[in-house]
Parts: sequence; structure tokens; C-alpha cells
Amino acid sequence: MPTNVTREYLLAEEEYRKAKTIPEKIKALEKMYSTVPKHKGTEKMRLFIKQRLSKYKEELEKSKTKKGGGPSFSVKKEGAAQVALVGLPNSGKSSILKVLTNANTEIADYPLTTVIPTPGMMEYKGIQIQIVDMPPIIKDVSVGKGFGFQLISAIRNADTLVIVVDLSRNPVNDMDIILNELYRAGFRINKKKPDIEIKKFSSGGIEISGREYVSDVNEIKKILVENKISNALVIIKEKVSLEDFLDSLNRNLSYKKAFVIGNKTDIERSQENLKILKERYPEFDVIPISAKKKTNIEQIKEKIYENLDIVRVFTKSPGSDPDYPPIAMKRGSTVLDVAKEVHKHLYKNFKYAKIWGKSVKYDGQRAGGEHIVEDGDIVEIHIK
Ligand SMILES: Nc1nc2c(ncn2[C@@H]2O[C@H](COP(=O)(O)OP(=O)(O)OP(=O)(O)O)[C@@H](O)[C@H]2O)c(=O)[nH]1
Ligand SMILES: [Mg+2]
Repeated sequence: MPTNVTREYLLAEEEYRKAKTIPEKIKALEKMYSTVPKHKGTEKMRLFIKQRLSKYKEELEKSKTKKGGGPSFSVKKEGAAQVALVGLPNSGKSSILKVLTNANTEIADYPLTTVIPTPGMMEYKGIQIQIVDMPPIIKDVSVGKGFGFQLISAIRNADTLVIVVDLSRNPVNDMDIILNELYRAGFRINKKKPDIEIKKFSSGGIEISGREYVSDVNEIKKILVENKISNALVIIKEKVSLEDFLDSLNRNLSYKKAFVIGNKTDIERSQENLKILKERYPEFDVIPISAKKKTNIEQIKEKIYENLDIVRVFTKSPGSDPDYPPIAMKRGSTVLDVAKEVHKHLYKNFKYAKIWGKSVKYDGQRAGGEHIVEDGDIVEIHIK
């Protein structure tokens, strides 16, 4: 960031950061443009502001022509799953989208480059996975700052998250902000929704089954009362902390898997910073990459695939080769789920299947509809 800007400019920039609506952003950008000193050294900055301005104006136009106002931020799902790239400004999210997919997105040496979620399609082992480059997370985004609630709801829409941190600066700071904002916005990262069932009644008080799984039953009762539950059977099926219990009552929470990309390994200090990050956040898988040099890109694809919990199934007709591409199914899907996915006729008239692959003992083994398929299985469906 050039230091030779005026106080007016810095104020306008702060206004831009705080602006919540598109008209406010446009107003602030116009101020920034009018107060930036006009000489060769600020040429790139002026260009940047102009580009932002025209993008927002275009957005404003679009939102005006749409019924109900407000531009929509969430991206329509395509392919087997949707993955969101989240991180602070300038960490390299857009650069990563570009190396993973064929999408065309803007990359610039200036924070807040991406202003609307931008999707691209990534192919992995014959499966199409949608990657969405998100506008940046900033401090207090969870309470409406910057891209605010629109950004949060777009992230919610994704099936899994990839956190991008910049190894050329303090990555622990990146992680602290990202995780804190996600938490405040109602995300629970790499956590399983606690296995608790609550059956509400109109009378009879509170009964708790599975008391051995909690440290303090009285606290649980207090939490229930505070949440206006006074008659219920609460079945706790696994060990939970009080905080997890409280979370289980909150329907607005969103449980997502995430791993971390440490970007910019081509920069000198990155190895040191990577070590610090791993020490501070040992519970996260970190994949160090350079979007610029295109190193370790295959590892990201593999990890995304792993986190999605999908299996590929190759269907085949009797007497012919397996079809390509495979179909993506949720882990734990059955042969009948596969039949349903292919055609309702196969599902309705299902008799048995022949299977080649990891889920069976020998090739061509016969299996019923409830048989669970595994990654890479070939399934031949026979009908009545
Ligand atoms: N040295 C180096 N620079 C990188 C790398 N990846 C991205 N950059 C640079 O970092 C800057 C920001 O990159 P972007 O991809 O626009 O970052 P972003 O996270 O999308 O930024 P916002 O849209 O503002 O959130 C650009 O100048 C990129 O060229 C990398 O692997 N190494
Ligand atoms: Mg970007």
C-alpha cells in the first residue's frame, strides 16, 4: 500500500471497508477515487478503484432489475459438491481457484479484489467438483462488516470449506481471525453434531437418559430451562461437553469440514511460518502450496475429494464395459441408492446387482439392494 496518500483518502478507504450496502460502497469508492493523488505511482490504485466501481455498479443494476432487490450472493450448486475457499484478503484464494479450475477470476496485489463469489469446476478422478472463490473474510464480518451476512450465507451453502492462509505473513493471525469469525457466524469446524435426541412433551418435567455422558446434569437442566424446554425426554448418546450440549439445541449452527492451504511457499519466510502455524493449530491438516509456482496442487485436489465423503461408482450394463464418467454418491450409499440415481426404472424393477471392487470379496459377486458401495466399485444392475 503506498504511503503517500492523503488523510481524506484513508478516511474514504475506511468508509469503504465499513460500507455494508452496494450504494454505500459505491459512494466510498467514488470518494477514494477523487482523493487519491494523481501521479504515476498511484496509477494501479486508481485503476483498481475504477474496476471495483464498475463491478459494483453492474451489481447494483442487476439487483434493481431483479424482483425483491438485494443482489444474491449464493452460488447455484453444480457437479457432485460445492467447496468454498475462505480466507483473509490477498491470501491467494482467487489464484488458487485459477489453478484448480478453468475459471476466470480477478487476481490483484490489492486487498478486497474479489467482490462476488466466483465458481469454477474442478475435475478429479472423473468427478466434477464446484470450487467457489469467496470475497475475503475480515474481522467482524460475522456481525455484518465488509461482505457481512451475504458472505456468511454463501459460505453456509457450501458442502465443505478450504481455509486459505498466507505463509508470507503471520498465518496464525489469519487463522485466528478466520476461525473466530466462522465460529461467531455459527460454523462449527471439523466437529460432529452431537448425538442427542430431544423429545418434547406437554408435561412431566425433564428426564435425561445417558447421564454418564455429561459432567454435570444440573447444568444440563439449567441449559434446557434457559432454552424454554421444561418437559422433555433428553437422550444423550455419546460423551459431550456442556458447550456441545448447548450447541445441539441451536438449529442455526452449520457443521463443516475444513482443511488449510498454506499459500505462497515460494516466499522465503514461508517455511518458518508454516512451522509456527502447525505448532499453534496441530489439529488442522495444512497443505503448503504455491499457487504462483503451481506446486502441491494435486495434494489439494486429493484432500478436497477426501473431505467430501463421496464415493465414485461406475455403472455398467450386462455384457459391456463400465460407463465413464463414474457417478458420485454419498459415502454409505447402497446399491438401491445407485439404481435410483441412474434411473427410476432400475430402482423400481431392481432384482439384484453384480459388483466388482472393494466392497465385495470376489469380482462379479451378487449383491442385494441394501449392499453398501465403496469408492471405485463397478455396479451392474439386473432388473425383474
Ligand atoms: N508469491 C506468491 N504470490 C502469490 C501466490 N498466490 C497469490 N499470490 C499473489 O497474492 C496477491 C493476491 O492474490 P489473489 O489471488 O487476488 O488473493 P485473494 O485471496 O483472492 O484476495 P481478495 O480477493 O482480496 O480476498 C496477488 O498479487 C497474487 O499474485 C503465491 O503462491 N506466491
Ligand atoms: Mg480474490
